[in-house]
Amino acid sequence: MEPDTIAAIVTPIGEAGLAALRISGPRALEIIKKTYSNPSQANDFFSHLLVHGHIKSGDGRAIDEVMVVYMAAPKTYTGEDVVEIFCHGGQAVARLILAEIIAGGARLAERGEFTKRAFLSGKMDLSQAEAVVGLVKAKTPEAVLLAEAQMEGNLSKKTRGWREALLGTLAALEAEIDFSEDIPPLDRQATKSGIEAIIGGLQGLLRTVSTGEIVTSGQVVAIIGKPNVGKSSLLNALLKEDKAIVAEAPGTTRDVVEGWIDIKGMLLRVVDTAGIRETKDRVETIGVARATALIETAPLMLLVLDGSDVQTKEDLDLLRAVDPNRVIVVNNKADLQKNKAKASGQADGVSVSALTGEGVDVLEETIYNYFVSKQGFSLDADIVLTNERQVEAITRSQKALEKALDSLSKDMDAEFVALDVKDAVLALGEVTGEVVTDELLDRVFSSFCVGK
Ligand SMILES: Nc1nc2c(ncn2[C@@H]2O[C@H](COP(=O)(O)OP(=O)(O)OP(=O)(O)O)[C@@H](O)[C@H]2O)c(=O)[nH]1
Ligand SMILES: [Mg+2]
Repeated sequence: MEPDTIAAIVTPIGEAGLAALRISGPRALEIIKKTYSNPSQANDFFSHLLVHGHIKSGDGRAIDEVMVVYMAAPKTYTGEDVVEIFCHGGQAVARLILAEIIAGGARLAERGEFTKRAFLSGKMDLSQAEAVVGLVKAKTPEAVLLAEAQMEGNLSKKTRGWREALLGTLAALEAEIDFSEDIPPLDRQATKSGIEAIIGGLQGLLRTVSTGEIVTSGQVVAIIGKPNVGKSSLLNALLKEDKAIVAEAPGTTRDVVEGWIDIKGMLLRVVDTAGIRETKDRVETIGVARATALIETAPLMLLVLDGSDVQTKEDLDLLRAVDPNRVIVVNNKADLQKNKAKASGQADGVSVSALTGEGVDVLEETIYNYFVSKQGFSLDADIVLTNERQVEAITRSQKALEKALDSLSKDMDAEFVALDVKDAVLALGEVTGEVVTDELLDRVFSSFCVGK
């Protein structure tokens, strides 16, 4: 049966210079010919050559002036015949063209269907397909580099190598099971060290998970403190943007205000909160409750003190309430501090002036170093895991291998060892999609968006 020819708008809907559409499938060329015209060129479509003409509606009226490229299978993204159309950007133009293409016999592509076809035609493996999403979603140059490395197959090469080594181990185990009398017994020590080496490699990969999370989804950094110490000013200084309202009156911030920053590839969601104090104001009470809740959950807090003033009971209460492992103390208003003797009893911390920007770079460095030391953030690895599904499969194969190792140490029968090694092989195969069920494919590609 001939596969459907599918089509979608592949750029976001909105006002822009250009929009693009893609058609993929055996009827792509036939469909574009129905709606495209260029009187000056009789036979426009040579593979991989950009042409210029018009898209016309069924009744012959011009919809838009476009550039079109026809790419003959198999040297295309999907491995099928592909046509891409570049029209003027805008809410309506691309939709009108899409309607003509659908009328010509294509059907609307499902989420991730172009990339799914690329996977099914062997253009890329599953981890590379997932890297496409990583690339599209990348918010920093570092996230782009990680996605590119995975698209080039860095992860695939590693997991395939381990999978093949384990298939060898499995063959040796099965030989022992089947012909135990005729062949020399399995070298258990060598088998063990082989498995140990692979576990080490898997553990190395798993150590990159928190870096991957920080690069792709980011980490929360909550700014907390009593009213008026300069929390909102600090948020603005970190964001380099006038985002939160700053005012002399204590109790200015009531809601949670947040913004993203990127420190050398470390993506951080900085959250400004209401100043923590006893209050009768109903709205402020809710704000204080939200701030207090963040004390429990935030991976990192910046506890802001007014460095130009002595510490109050509220400051001390907060210093006691926060987990010392998740806090950086910030002595703000350093510009005022200079003119005074160091306020008595001041806590150690980073001195900044949210007003002048002094010390903010040192604070950024301190935040960066915190995640390096506490969560092992590092962009040095050649592979950083950024995909939950891959992490799950790699964790599963590691656990299966630990069990196999345990059985080997206890001198259990080869059958037991083989079962666990087989599980590990299957789990590793899932990373690249060597073994996939339709259900797994649906799960992976439904997380893509339409047009990918
Ligand atoms: N001199 C000086 N003033 C500052 C500094 N940071 C903040 N301020 C001033 O302190 C006052 C309070 O600043 P905010 O940033 O609104 O303080 P906050 O902690 O968010 O206050 P609440 O939202 O009420 O809890 C404002 O008048 C700021 O201009 C600083 O580094 N130096
Ligand atoms: Mg505030």
